[in-house]
Amino acid sequence: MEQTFIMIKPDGVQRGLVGEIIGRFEKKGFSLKGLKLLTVDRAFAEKHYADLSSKPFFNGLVEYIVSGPVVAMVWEGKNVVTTGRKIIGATNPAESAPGTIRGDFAIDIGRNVIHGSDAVESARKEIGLWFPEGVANWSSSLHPWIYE
Ligand code: FUP
Repeated sequence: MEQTFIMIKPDGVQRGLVGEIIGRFEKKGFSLKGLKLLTVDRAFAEKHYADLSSKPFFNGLVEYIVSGPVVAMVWEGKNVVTTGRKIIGATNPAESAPGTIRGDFAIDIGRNVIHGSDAVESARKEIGLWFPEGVANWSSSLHPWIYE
């Protein structure tokens, strides 16, 4: 089954949106496989966002991510990478539809509350970076009610 890496950024934690966000993924039917609250250092944030290192907003992005605790998660389910991105909404909250997490809870691109892997391959890399210890191995008893 497909897995994705989801991170609630420091603004989402400070604003008390953790329960709301977890609830949206749970209610959709996805399974939580990994979960931790942690504060990362600059080197770690730079590694996570390595693909963006040449961007003008890179420094500000790293400052933002290290500014407080984040909630790192692994969610599992059919098409969870693509569907997770739909639940999250467009990168720029100004373009995120209402009903998405960013559309409902964010205004500025540099405070967009949440990260979600953009492809199966980046999900694999990000899960490896954030959960080197591995994730839980369990299967929800609700599966027959969610999958045909
Ligand atoms: P996303 O995959 O939606 O997280 O978007 P990107 O990987 O393109 O960007 C990562 C983060 O960089 C975004 F969540 C917010 C930040 N960003 C900016 O601050 N300014 C920009 O112009 C683009 C992205």
